[in-house]
Amino acid sequence: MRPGFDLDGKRVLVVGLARTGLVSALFSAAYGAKVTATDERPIPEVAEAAEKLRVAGVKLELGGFVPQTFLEQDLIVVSPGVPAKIEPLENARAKGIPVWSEIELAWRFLRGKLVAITGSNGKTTTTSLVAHILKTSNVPTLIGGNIGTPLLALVETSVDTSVTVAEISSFQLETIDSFRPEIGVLLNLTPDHLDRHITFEEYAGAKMRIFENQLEKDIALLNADDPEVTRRMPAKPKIFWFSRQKRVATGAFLRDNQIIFRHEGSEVELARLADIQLRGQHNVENVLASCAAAYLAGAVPAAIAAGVKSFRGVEHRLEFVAELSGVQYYNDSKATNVDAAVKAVEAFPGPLVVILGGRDKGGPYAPLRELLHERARLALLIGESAEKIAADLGDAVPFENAGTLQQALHIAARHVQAGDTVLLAPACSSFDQFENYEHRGRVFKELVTQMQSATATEKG
Ligand code: UMA
Repeated sequence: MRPGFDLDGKRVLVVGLARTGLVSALFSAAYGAKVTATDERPIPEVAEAAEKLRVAGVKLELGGFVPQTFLEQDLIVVSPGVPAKIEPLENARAKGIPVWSEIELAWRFLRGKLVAITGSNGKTTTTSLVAHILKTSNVPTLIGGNIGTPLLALVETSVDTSVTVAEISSFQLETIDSFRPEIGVLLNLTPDHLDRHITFEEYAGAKMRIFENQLEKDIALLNADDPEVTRRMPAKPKIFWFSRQKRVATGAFLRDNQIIFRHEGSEVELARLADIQLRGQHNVENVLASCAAAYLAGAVPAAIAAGVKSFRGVEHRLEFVAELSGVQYYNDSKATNVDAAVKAVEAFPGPLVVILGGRDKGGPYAPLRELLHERARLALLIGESAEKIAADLGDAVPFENAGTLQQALHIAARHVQAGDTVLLAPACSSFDQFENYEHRGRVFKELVTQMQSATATEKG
């Protein structure tokens, strides 16, 4: 039984008023809390959310945080994008006021089983595939979390038999309290978000909190090929592994091009390598993790194979956009860190024109050097981080500072030859030039589509 939380009559402050904040404030108000919602953005920028909240009787403090308000609450629900250690939150904590992320509150109310998936890369693909397999297996399935829909928005539709598949970020895990998924999945650990977590240890520590409250009966599914994961094994839950490189005693691995799941000496075939429709070796890992997680959550083997076969990937993740005069365009706007960009480049033999850049997150770009040297004809740099990337790449690959996506595509068009691939794999966040990575990916696709129409008109 989950602990719940009695919101009735409680003073609740919701910090940050985008997707998470809006749902958190409306949810708390609907359960009888006296809600205040605050955001540093001014009224015009949050007008739509503000109107919905006013109607629900939520008090608004916009255009800045009022420190005193933080001290007069029974609970503070903080959005993932708000740094967890800002002074008003620290002061509230010092006074004993709980500061929770929205996933903490949601977990207390969600019914059924929770499969929570974290890691530096592959979260969105794995979350989507696990949900897809479970649906294929006729399990009542809900999907949400960092993937876009706050978990609180799923509470009303969850039932005792449902499985909620949640993508969970380090930002969300930083402020949990009792959050305890029945199945926790850690895909990998590579440097990301060091602009906020500062050190890799702190970042990895936040990720590991996914297992912090698990009991002996719960499951931790871990990547056996990632030394940063294996050296941080959680103590309490039952451990299952997935591995692309070795045969594990408990969990999922490859043998003779099949995905095998082994537990207590017995084996079952879950899918075949040939069923996988996604590019790249990193996606083999994501599929192994997905098959194991879905199986552990109740999917049947035949549905797992069918689910893997019919899954075409997610938007902004190695997404094929178009082929223009023999040149293929791929959108990997979700490659918001260096490791993700490395994996994207690895998925193509080349020759490549790679578009990189955006808001820097503190890590080095050097891991891209050798790969770009091998596979790329040209790197086109955009956004704030262009200079730092240029310095880190050195003479590994010819590059140009293009400034914007539009200009990058313009320059790419002059350099490409039939058989090339133009790949957007920024290795950076998008917030310097776009609302988010989805917006960046959509703009990229629109620009490619415009080029396609222009080419068609010229030919016509
Ligand atoms: N704000 C302040 N002060 C601050 C920081 C933010 O007032 O110091 C306000 C902003 O003005 C804004 C709000 O807080 O109004 C932003 O909240 P948010 O960034 O948490 O936005 P949401 O729309 O609620 O999105 C969040 C996740 N965003 C982040 O983690 C940055 C979304 O993940 C997630 O899909 C959504 O909740 C639903 O769960 C996005 C993301 O970029 C995709 N995640 C990172 C990643 O994947 O790398 C972790």
